[in-house]
Amino acid sequence: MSSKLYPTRLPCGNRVLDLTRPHVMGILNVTPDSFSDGGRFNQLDRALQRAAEMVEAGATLIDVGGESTRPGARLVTPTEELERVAPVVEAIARELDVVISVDTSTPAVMRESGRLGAGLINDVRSLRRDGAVDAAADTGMAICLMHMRGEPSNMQNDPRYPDILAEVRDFLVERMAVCEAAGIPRERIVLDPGFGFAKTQAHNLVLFQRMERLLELGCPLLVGVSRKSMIGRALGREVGDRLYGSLALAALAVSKGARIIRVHDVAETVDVVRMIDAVEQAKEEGLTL
Ligand code: 8Y7
Repeated sequence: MSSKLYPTRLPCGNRVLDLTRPHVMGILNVTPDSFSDGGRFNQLDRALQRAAEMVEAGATLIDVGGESTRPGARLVTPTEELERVAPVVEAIARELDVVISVDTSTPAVMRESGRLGAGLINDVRSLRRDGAVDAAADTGMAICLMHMRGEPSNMQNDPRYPDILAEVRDFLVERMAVCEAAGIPRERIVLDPGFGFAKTQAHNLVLFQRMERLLELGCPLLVGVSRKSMIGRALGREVGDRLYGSLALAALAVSKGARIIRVHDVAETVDVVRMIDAVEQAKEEGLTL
């Protein structure tokens, strides 16, 4: 990988993430209809228990989501989303040593989560909802900007781009400019190609292959491909049988320079990421052969 083009420390509220190392972000769905968890962790104690397991397994970020982005999922009201997310954020902040990410597009959820100790806003809509940019700027949290055209409900309606890398790059540059205009420093921004969002299988594969080009934008990369249908399509596997495919893509993403990998299977991914890091950090000093 090319030399670091972004600062090695990501400020996340009152915590800092050391970007000289790759990180694993564990997914914590607190929706009653989330597809992989089947809604089993929607009660507070279950959510906290699952978060603790993921931290124990080596996750350094937990991504708490209260609105399903699954195509066809019902839109939740801000109040409903806040009622799901806030108690979980509060409990994790109190009990666990981890950066809390909130998977939200809702300004009120951003503000309240920040107040309760969350450090990263993971918005698949890249702060395009009314009031989201100002809310994000006011919190001082880190922000993940992700490429998606349209809404989860219509994003897979025949997406076409002349050049998928240019499309994603131009989109992210525009969202970075909006953030900058609102006073959000570049040092607080993380970028995400948005695998599976408004993309065909060919788009996903080509974008994955070329993603290191996005490092030229000067921000660290986050990648989320865990159990996604791009793996299902390539391997012919159902969602419960996508672990090895997910690990292969996690390894490839890290070797292409991604610094945060968003996953369901934390323990397995942590071994993959640590092994790659051990090789990349190895120094010849002190070796007598
Ligand atoms: C991603 C994500 C989802 C992703 C970021 C799923 C919330 C779908 N995917 N956030 N969220 N990047 N930043 O399959 O790829 O997990 S939801």
